[in-house]
Amino acid sequence: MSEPRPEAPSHRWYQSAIFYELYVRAFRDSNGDGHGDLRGVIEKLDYLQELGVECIWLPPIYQSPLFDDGYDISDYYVIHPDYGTEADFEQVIVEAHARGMRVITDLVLNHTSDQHPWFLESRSSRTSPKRDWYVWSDTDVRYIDTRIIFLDVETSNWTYDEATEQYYWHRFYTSQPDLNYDNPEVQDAMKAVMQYWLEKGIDGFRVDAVPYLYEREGTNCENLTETHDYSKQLRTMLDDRWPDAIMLAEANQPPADVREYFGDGDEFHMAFHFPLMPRIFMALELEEVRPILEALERTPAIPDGTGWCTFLRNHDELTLEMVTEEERQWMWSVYAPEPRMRLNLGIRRRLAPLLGGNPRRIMLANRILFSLPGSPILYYGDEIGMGDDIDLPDRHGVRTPMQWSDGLNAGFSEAHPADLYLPVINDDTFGIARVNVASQQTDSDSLFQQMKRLIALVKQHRPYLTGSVAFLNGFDPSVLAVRRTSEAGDLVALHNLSARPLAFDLPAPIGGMTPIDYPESGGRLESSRAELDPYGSLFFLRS
Ligand code: TEU
Repeated sequence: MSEPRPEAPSHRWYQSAIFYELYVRAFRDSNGDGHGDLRGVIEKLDYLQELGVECIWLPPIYQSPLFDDGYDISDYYVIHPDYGTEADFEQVIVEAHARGMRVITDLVLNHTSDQHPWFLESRSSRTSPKRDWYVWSDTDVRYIDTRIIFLDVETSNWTYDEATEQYYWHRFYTSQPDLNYDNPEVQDAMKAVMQYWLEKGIDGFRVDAVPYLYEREGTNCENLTETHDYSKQLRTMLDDRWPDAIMLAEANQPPADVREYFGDGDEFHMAFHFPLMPRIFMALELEEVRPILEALERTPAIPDGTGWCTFLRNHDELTLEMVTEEERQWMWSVYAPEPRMRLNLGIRRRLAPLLGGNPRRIMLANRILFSLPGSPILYYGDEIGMGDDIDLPDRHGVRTPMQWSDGLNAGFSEAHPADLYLPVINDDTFGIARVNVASQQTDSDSLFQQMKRLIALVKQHRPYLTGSVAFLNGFDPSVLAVRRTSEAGDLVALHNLSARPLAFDLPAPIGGMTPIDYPESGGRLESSRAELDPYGSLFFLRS
């Protein structure tokens, strides 16, 4: 008798969860010191539950000199005092779980802070037992084919260390020396870090900068086989002891390279869909669906049990690393007209300013994201249309205090305004008087309320959004017609990417479907004729 066919892997929680990137320093200051903290996160979990968030991602909250906002870790086992204590962190987990929300944290594998004791010991002498925990060289010409990521600041991936007269390797800031993953001690040390926090009850990790773990001569030192081999070791460790926990890869790479991080379903559970993200912005500016279709046509199939994490913006610059030079120059011209809006190969602006503060375009962008395959991840503050401050250095302008009210410090902190880690946004367009949670929670037409209703609608129709995707032809070039097909049936979304009202007869297959009641989406059906407002959408179902 043949073996019974194994059940198709059931739909896993992360394959359609609503994620939310919550920068702790920016979210809520509970003790009035001017920095957001973990007890402040607890204060605001009801807000996240109201929005419909199902999994919170916390960027690094560990001991750090904060030269890279915590992505330069000096102790993986200690919560940064600005954020609180380990007990506070454990309480965040308890309180989030009590509200049906999961929590993943940031795992910065690739490098540490140059103030980490491991590096201080490594650089202390060439014979230090920790020397080989980092990548040292007598010259700065090894791995010569490796690009520099932080182009605006660094001129080399090597920095000379006077004390021991050797160079050390760093793919990011010079204050972030890369760990040497050819050293089994390093491999084991980071596994121990993962186990420590998993035992605290976290639901997994967003794994930072994973393509860069290993270096090999004659390569670009990205996406190497050894990196995948080690990632699979981490996955095996999770599967053995924490089977419901996930690994989400930050692999800002071309589609075929990102695909490799899913392995055969035995590596990362999820990966950010970097190739799609800039093409949504291209399509919105061109008012043409082509860039989105091209991105998805280039998106390889991924194994059962894995999923994309789709996003519009995050705590970094809107990266243009994965578009052509010509596309990049055009994107900069339309979305970053002032050179200071640019950073490295990206744009350091938030979603609302990028879309002209137009709530209809912001909601369209989210409806498009939510109708495509993957689990959407919102960036804190984008749900209320927060602005940015390009006068602040690096990426700080998109990391300003969350705007809870129009009161002191936007309700973020009771500290003196001069003591805030960053100033609140207070310009005429996105300032706290016009953009804050409190006013939007009482205004049924606010962006917050529209996002909340969109998330509820997505959850209501989730069974239709877990299957395959196809794009329907025969529409205006500005109409993105997405068909999702699953065991539950078909869902069709029509999105008008243009500023023009559009009206057209529904083609037969859609004509027989049931329109979803979603009046604020900017579309309506008049007999069998579809009418889409500028930036409007229509949704249809067939069970
Ligand atoms: O970014 C890793 C990375 O590859 C960046 O180039 C990223 O692709 C770019 O900033 C656009 O998103 C991660 C973190 O997200 C970033 O905040 C850190 O500065 C960096 O690693 C170093 O830890």
